[in-house]
Amino acid sequence: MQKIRNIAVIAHVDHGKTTLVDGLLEQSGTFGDHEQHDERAMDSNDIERERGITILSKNTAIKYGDHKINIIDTPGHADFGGEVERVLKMVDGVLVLVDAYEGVMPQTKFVVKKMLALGKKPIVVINKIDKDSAEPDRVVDEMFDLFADMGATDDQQDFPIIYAAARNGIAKMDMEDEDGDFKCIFEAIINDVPQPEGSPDNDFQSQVFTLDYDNYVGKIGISRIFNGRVSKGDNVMLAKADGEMVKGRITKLIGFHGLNRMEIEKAEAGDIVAFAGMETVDVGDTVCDAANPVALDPMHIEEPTLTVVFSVNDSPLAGQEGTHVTSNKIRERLEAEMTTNVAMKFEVVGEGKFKVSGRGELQITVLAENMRREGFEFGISRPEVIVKEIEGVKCEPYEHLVIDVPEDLGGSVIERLGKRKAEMKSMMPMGQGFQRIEFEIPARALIGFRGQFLTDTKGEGVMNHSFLEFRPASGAMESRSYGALISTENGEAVAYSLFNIQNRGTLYIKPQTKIYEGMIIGEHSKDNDLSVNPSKGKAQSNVRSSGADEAIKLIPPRDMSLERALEWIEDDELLEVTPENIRIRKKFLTENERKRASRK
Ligand SMILES: Nc1nc2c(ncn2[C@@H]2O[C@H](COP(=O)(O)OP(=O)(O)OP(=O)(O)O)[C@@H](O)[C@H]2O)c(=O)[nH]1
Ligand SMILES: [Mg+2]
Repeated sequence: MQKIRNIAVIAHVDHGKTTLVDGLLEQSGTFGDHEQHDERAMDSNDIERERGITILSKNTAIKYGDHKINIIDTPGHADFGGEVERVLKMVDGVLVLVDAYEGVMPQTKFVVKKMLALGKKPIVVINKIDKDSAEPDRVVDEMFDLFADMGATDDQQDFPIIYAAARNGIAKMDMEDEDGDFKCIFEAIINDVPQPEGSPDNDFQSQVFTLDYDNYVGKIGISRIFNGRVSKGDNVMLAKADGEMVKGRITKLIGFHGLNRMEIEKAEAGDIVAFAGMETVDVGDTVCDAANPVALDPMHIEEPTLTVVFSVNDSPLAGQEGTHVTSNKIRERLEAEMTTNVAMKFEVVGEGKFKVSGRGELQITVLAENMRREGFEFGISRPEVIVKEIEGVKCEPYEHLVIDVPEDLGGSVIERLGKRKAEMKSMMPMGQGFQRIEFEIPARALIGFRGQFLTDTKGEGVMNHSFLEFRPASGAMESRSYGALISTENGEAVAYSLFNIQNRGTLYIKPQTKIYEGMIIGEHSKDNDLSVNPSKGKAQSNVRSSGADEAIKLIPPRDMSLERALEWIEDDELLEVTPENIRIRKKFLTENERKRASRK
């Protein structure tokens, strides 16, 4: 039997997982001598590269001596936490990374808890020891405390610790040691992670943990083989989560090595491979022996916590910038998304309206961003948390929130969060004049909080949160503290009028931006909405005097990214998303309609 180790790399966002995988690929000699590759090579899709974060977990394989090591890189952002849980079932050991300064963060807790509960063997990597602010000893203590709090077994608590600067390819077993290379990481993987259980001589059994799509071969299920052998062309049975059995045939068997995928003829227990040829394959399905199909335990798929409504764009500018604008097109696209993205769901909720649910705003934004790049135009409503009934009690999602703020600002942030029903759990000094404060807070209260928090901390604060649990609903919540500046006109914005409007609040648009009645062009500095005319030229001057124009000094508009705009809007507002623009608007465009609606 082949010698195999299966590991996942898990951590809080940005603690260096993908960078560490680069180093493992590099130092195992998996990259060919002349193979060109980018930094964070596993972050292969456009949005991952632009944002510098991992969105989808991805697997690779390396050779180390006579061992094959399958490595699954996972996303650290809380919105993609469901991926991590699924991946953990597929591996026998994990590398848990933790930043040598930031220490234990919300998503560190989340992934460690899941990993321990599944009985995996951890290797702790204290990463970024090259940072000036690094405090590896403190972070090691934090990890011991965390493992103890989360109920680690004695064996799990006795984890090896490796100190690393992944970006520099450096690792060592003791801070006092000379800097070494990743040899100690490879050795720990070989020595501390068990050989996969299961036998090639049993009947074939494998489970799909990720889906992929290829234009030529169709749907691909990436799976771990738990028992038996499989060959290209085999007839198999697909055991679905609901107990249904579906016959299938493996038309292609795909293996992994470094950044490459290749067709292979056969594979056996312990390995991670991909199957093509089964259009009905889903995450969690057991692909097994056709004559003796035995399903593996079903996979727990995280429930969505947040919903938005995608709708056909009905603004006065609809259809001018996108190529896919109809309800049918949007529906088809959402259907296609849901076939590979198990963490999201959608349902039709009205004429041209689709309720899309996911784990958080980033997950929803990534879908919207992909769609606009593909030429779609659509509206998105304000995110709402999913309320669910547990034993007759209405419950809503709660989050674990950690903020790092300059000490003198702690008080004001605590006060702000108090109004949002946050409960403070702990506070500790972090050095360099910062303090770390932890809270438990309804997820609802975090919608729209980030912008406020950045303003309150002059951009110096850092906030991180991840899903905690559903708890009894906490009642009414304070809403946005500022109103909107709403255009009364259709046309184009004019510098002269923007100049006059800008002291009423913060503008989101610049001169020549196309506007329409009911479009929101900025934030009012007071709590009520204000209707304004952004297209009014200077009274008498059809003839422009250049002297007068020069006198107009406009403050640069606030750049409203998709996330920021999504966080900002209220129930009676919408985002209009097109390939070229993100506009904010009132659902009802005329003042009369809005008045009528508010009276209802
Ligand atoms: N100083 C320092 N920076 C590092 C080190 N390792 C990674 N980084 C940087 O940390 C940032 C995040 O690295 P990634 O590898 O993308 O982190 P990640 O854990 O994969 O992030 P997600 O997948 O989004 O959760 C990048 O800017 C890296 O260059 C290190 O050892 N030292
Ligand atoms: Mg990553």
